[in-house]
Amino acid sequence: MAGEPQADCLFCKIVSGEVPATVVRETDTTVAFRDINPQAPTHILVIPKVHYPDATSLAAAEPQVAADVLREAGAVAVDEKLVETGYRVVFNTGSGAGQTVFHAHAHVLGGRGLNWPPG
Ligand code: DGP
Repeated sequence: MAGEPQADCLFCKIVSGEVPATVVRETDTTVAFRDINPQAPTHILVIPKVHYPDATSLAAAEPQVAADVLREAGAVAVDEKLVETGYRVVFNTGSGAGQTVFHAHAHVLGGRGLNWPPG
């Protein structure tokens, strides 16, 4: 069923606690944890507890949870003191755009200058 945990999904295993992660925030619908391969001094992933392969399919099926992910990305930025200097919220979507884990997630990146356009 849509949104149900997938046995072969790494981020579903982080939601269930089967795979450990450095969790920085958790709500009824989301978990935020430090990226294992940080691309900036602050690099945190915000994921929905429900399983959808990417952010846009999450938003189409469960828009309130997609809004929760975005709100939590903003809360992470406040917690990590990124608001004044600026930060980036990224949803890689599709392997051609660099997505490697097919469970929706927002990258929250900050703590250094961020170039535009991204690579
Ligand atoms: P993406 O390439 O957009 O699908 O981002 C996936 C991110 O997930 C990538 O930046 C690395 C991170 N990642 C992969 N495996 C793990 C893990 O086991 N633990 C944590 N904390 N992050 C992971």
